[in-house]
Amino acid sequence: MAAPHEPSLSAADLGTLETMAADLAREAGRLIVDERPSGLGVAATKSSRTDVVTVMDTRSEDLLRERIAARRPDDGILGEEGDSIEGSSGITWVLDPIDGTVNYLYDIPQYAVSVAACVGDTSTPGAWRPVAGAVYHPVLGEMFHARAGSGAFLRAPSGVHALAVSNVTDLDDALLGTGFGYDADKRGRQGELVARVLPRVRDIRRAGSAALDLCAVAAGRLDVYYESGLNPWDLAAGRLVVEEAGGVVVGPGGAAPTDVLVVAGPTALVTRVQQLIE
Ligand code: LIP
Repeated sequence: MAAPHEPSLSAADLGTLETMAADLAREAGRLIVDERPSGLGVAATKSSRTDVVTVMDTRSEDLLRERIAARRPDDGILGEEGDSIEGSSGITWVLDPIDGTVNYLYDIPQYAVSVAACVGDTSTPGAWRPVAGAVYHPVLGEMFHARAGSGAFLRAPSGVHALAVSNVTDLDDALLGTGFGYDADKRGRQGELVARVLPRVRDIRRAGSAALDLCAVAAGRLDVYYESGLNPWDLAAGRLVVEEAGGVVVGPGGAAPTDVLVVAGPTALVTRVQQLIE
């Protein structure tokens, strides 16, 4: 995919993209809750037998793609479950129709729809960035959203809350989130790393959705988070929510986050976690 031109986006343009991301995430979120079939099963597997797809992952992504094609036909799309579409507008929508699919399959209420409008080349690690996005937790009715330069917010049944990352600086006090991949050998290596990290932090949480883990960092529900093996759709919107909540989201050597590594949180803690795991 040729590097799309970078569009000049006004504050109003960014606001429109943010509102659209939230609208789409909410509509798909309602669909996956209201129409979850009883006895939901595995429709297909991808990179391994545990990397599953359900019929609702596909239905959610189809809905998102339909809405984007109708409202912004010149935009590109990079979605977890379908083919990439190259656009001419310079905006690419990065979609995770159900982040936390294994939780969704087991009916564990910790999954989300993640929708982000991005600029740059989303097919090249480190060559793109989100400018507006939303992560919707449909069971809790929590909408995490942000646009570049305007802060991050949680719209919840309890009201609207401005988000700010934790001010914890000491690793010993840090509640850390992480996750594991779908490849058994990789999980073995990730397990060895967790064994090294665990004695150095307050405790570890494995909640099963990178998008919600990143939003938990933005809300101070986690102090710091790291994971390797993530795809652009797992982190696109959540990354912006953390950055707009005053945190940083980095990859190997402190460069842009990629599938090799993502570390997110307040700068001081991120640096200490990087030193520990790299
Ligand atoms: C999941 C991520 C999670 C990771 C899982 C999986 P999915 O995404 O959100 O952080 O640990 O292995 O990649 O597959 O549910 O979209």
